[in-house]
Amino acid sequence: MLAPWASLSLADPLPSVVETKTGAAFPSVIFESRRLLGIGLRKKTILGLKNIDVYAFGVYADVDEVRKVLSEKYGKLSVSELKESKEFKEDFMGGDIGMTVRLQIVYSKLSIRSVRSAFEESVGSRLQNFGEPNSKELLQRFTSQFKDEYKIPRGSVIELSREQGHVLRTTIDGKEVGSIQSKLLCRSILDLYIGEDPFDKEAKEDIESKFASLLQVDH
Ligand code: DAO
Ligand code: DAO
Repeated sequence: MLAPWASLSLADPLPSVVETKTGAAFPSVIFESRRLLGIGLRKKTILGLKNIDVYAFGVYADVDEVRKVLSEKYGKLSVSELKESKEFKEDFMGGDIGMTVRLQIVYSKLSIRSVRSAFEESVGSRLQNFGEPNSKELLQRFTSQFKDEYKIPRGSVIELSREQGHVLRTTIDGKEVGSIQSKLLCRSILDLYIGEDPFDKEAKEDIESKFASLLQVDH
């Protein structure tokens, strides 16, 4: 039984959004100005038959930067016009706009080795599609940040943030593990969630709509 006052703790100043299948909660704002655009689930089929939930994710964008960078060009368009615009999509994915993908690990048996190989597969294929000539080297630089002794049990929080100047900064449970400056690497990571072939299609739709709605300030 909850004490009567316990419900007060639910009146959090920053409410969270909960991914229903996994129970993972995502704060609606992080780093003061990054706002949650949408949440989803990353699954993986192992050994060709078992489908596991690997992590829940939330995608965030810095509202002030979105408006600063994109308002002038797109501020007059409606959400549905924006969602049809390839150029808008390009500017959203590739622009110098602060964004964060927050991952909450669900699968309890995740090893650093399997993270590395999944990353090489998912992000590696994007880097190649985008024509990065040194994709092998870039992947290596990224994955070498993750030491074999790191542990990522269920409940761990990994944040992949695009900071000013296309710097990809990674943290695990709030601790910084490294930063790499690469526009294509940042874009490839976003592509996993909001690109042509995303992990979670519904999440992608939500994220795009919410992003477009951030520009609807005057009408
Ligand atoms: O134990 O062999 C196994 C299955 C592991 C699945 C790994 C999927 C990894 C996805 C990347 C996680 C990134 C945090
Ligand atoms: O889901 O395929 C995927 C890749 C997601 C990005 C994984 C980033 C991995 C950072 C993990 C650090 C673990 C120590």
